[in-house]
Amino acid sequence: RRVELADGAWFLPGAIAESAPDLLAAINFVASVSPFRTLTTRRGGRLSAAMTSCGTHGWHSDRSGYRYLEDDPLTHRAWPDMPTLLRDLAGRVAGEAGYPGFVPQIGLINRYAPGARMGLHQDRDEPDLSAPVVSFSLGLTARFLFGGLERDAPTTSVVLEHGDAVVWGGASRLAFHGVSTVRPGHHPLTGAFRYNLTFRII
Ligand code: MD5
Ligand code: FE
Repeated sequence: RRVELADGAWFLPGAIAESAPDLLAAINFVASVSPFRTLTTRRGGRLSAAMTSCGTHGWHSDRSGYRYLEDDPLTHRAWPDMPTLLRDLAGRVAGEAGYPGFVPQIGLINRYAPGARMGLHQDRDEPDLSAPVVSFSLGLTARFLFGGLERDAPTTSVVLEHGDAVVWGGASRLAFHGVSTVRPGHHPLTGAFRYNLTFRII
């Protein structure tokens, strides 16, 4: 089942639920090489979701701003290779949403503890904006907000649950979006966390 949330944005409820245990094992592998860390913004604030990455580059933020880096500044080594399961599943889900041939280069993993959120922003650090972003949600539920191409456009929201996938392509690729504060809870596979994986091409 797929539902178009906005122009080019496809919601595939439950699309990755069967693979959740294997996805969590892949997350644990990535985090064993490049641990989750809390990043700083240019202005000195802290992002409340903890992050790590796999693939050719990883996303990073500090006093110099946002960017993709070839090496992990925490370990001073390459980011872990993207596990085959992640690459294959992201490609399959993109195909189901009408984006065939998607081979992700980077997997960014966000880990939300209760109280964490993500403010309204655009994903525009990628030079290739023609490729979609594929997103998987695991564990605790979150209210996901998406708006328009301008920050002050009205937002709509969708509840993202364990096992859901969303493919953000076309006109939605540059839409403002964010995640409301994650509420306390317990999930049998992830405990007190929500994980979001996003697959990208830069
Ligand atoms: C999350 N992560 O739930 C979200 C899912 C991030 C981020 O926003 O940047 O790590 S990705 C949602 C997304 C990506 C690209 C476009 C749009 C949404 N959109 O048009 O709404 O942790
Ligand atoms: Fe984003």
